[in-house]
Amino acid sequence: NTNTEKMAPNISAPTGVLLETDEEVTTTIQHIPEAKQTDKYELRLVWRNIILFAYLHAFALYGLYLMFTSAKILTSVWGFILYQMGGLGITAGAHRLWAHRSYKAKWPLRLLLTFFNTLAFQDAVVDWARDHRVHHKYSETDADPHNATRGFFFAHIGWLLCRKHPEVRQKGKGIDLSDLYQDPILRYQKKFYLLFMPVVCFLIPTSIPMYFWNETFVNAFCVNLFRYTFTLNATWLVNSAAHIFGGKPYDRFINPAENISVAILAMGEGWHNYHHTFPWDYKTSELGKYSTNFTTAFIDFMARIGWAYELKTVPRELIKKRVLRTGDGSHELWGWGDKD
Ligand code: ST9
Ligand code: ZN
Ligand code: ZN
Repeated sequence: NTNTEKMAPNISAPTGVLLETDEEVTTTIQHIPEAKQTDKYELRLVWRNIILFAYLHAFALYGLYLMFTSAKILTSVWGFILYQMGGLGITAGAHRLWAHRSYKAKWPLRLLLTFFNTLAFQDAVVDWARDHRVHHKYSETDADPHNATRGFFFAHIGWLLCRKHPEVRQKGKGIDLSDLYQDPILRYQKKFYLLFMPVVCFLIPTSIPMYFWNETFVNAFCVNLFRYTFTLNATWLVNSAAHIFGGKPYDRFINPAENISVAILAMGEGWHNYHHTFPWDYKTSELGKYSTNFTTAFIDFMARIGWAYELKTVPRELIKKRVLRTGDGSHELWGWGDKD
């Protein structure tokens, strides 16, 4: 429970204490005064990433320009389909299925989602889920890989341009990932990532327009880079914008907020105040309306054909209690908007 952790008394404990096993100690260490932590932390830029991301964004912008000038319509449509497929690999796959275990999936769906996930190239699922579990457990502290209290830029892309804060590694050691390593599909994805990723994320997406509708290499390649970069930014917006801008109907004591623009771009992942309050809900939102939550529509469809099962949600009564106890008063369902 984030609130209790945040409000825990600031008992000073020696930094050398063994952290991994003892929940209580971990919580206490987390509240060592800010200055003491930053003292030992020296920001180390990773120039390889800075240069690669700069080139990637330049090529992506050129791809966007080509979409409006020389690329065929079909190539742009294909780019959109790839964005949806790769997006599902992150939202329905890495996030809701694997990081949070909010539903279960039979192997054909796990295989499909692993393929989609590799198309999105956000690193292996097991590593993505490790960072994400740390993010939820130590949200907005130095142990949070994309700690949004360090500003929009850091939470968005800055965290991928420098070495991680030592606290991320330290606290991350206590995160259990055995459930993910039990799945051979995920083990293989990680083992052969450097082989699968270039083929699935770049080679196949570029070859299909060239082969089937005679697109030029430059158009096919750059439009795909735009698609990839767009999906990355949509994902990063959840860490930046949705941790800064929006209402807090479920818990006003945390930073994650309800952000409809991010929800649309990120296929249902912008309802972030709800998600951080009830992270086990497969809808990552209270209502999961399909119009702003395509991922929920996808999981519901998979449940209909029997590939997804044991979908977890939160009982209405529990949500209501929480809204009344910690919400900011903006929740409409119980006439809260009219209060005062
Ligand atoms: C990308 C990821 O973009 C984006 C993730 C966003 C997450 C969003 C979540 C929001 C909610 C969901 C919404 C979805 C919406 C989707 C919408 C779609 C339309 N615990 O990492 P290293 C240890 S990726 C424990 O190298 P450095 C560990 O021992 C883009 N331990 O740290 C590790 O070794 P190993 C493409 C940890 O050296 C070792 O440290 N990819 C943890 O500080 C080294 O790990 C890239 O561009 C932990 N959490 O480097 C690559 N973390 O792994 C970018 C680390 O062997 N990354 N350890 O076990 C990098 O280059 C580096 O990670 C770095 C940090 C330079 C950033
Ligand atoms: Zn978050
Ligand atoms: Zn999450």
